[in-house]
Amino acid sequence: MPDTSPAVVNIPGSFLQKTCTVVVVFCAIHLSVTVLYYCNTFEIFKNSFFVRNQQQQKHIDFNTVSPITETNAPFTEAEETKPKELEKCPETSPLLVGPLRIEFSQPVDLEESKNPALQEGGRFTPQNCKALQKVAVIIPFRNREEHLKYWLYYLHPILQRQQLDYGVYVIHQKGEETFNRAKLLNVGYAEALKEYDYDCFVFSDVDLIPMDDRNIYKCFSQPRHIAVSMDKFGFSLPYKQFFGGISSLSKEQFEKINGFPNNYWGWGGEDDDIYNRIVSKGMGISRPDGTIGKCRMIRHNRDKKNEPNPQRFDRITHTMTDNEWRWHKFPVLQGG
Ligand SMILES: [Mn+2]
Repeated sequence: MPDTSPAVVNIPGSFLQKTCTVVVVFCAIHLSVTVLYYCNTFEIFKNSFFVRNQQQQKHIDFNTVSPITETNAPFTEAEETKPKELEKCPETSPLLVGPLRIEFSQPVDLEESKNPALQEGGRFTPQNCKALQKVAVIIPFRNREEHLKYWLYYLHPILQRQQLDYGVYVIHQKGEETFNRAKLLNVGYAEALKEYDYDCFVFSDVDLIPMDDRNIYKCFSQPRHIAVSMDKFGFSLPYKQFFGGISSLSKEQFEKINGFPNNYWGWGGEDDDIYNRIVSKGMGISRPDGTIGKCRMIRHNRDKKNEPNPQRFDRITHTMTDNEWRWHKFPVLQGG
């Protein structure tokens, strides 16, 4: 009779037991490897947490003096071997954004747009790097409060993105006499130097705002003309020798030309005189390109007591023979 019962492999008990043991042992090995691996991962995590914490500790130590305890003592010790000097800021600031929207249709509220990085007296110093230049920005001023608000509103963030160690000096001409822009700039130069060891001076009209933050308010190897394409002149230079609006001179360049003329009362001519001084001392003019150099001027009526100076054309021709300029080393605060 054929066997119709299902085929049952008759395995001897001892073989089944052996197989089970092997499986259990294999599982045990697997489990222990998993546990080991897990522990190891945890160790790595603990390590990385430690490193992070250490960095944090360093950061805290750098800014605040915390008491040395057993836990942070080794880090403090390591900190002491590192130089405390900040690294120099990069040649090109990574914070620049390029073209800017500049508008004067809405009044600006300086209370609302507070600038927390700004220090007392219009001063700013980058926190994460050592600025390449110490710049005094000098603004000749009278009766232009509304313009000054726009200037401060737009310029502070720009100058901070440019990573400059800067201070802003608004030089106000008291009284109702005819305005004297260049003399105010000379005063600004002298006053700024009393406050800080500036090595660069930017001279800016209060109503001019750059339209691109790549137009850096710093000094170059040659005196710099910054306001090169103003909307007022259809975004182009009105003439090749134009040096008006915004310019910068290093301390050496300013001293080389013996400062600016003190005898230009009323509107016009003083910028051409400055240009002549620069050229006569063998220097040239440095400029940004026309796109980066775009600027907006706030539209305004001509100021009272700043009428075009009728003597300006005659004055300019005398730049070279101006005794005051030739013989006094620093006529900055005298004459005119
Ligand atoms: Mn103007």
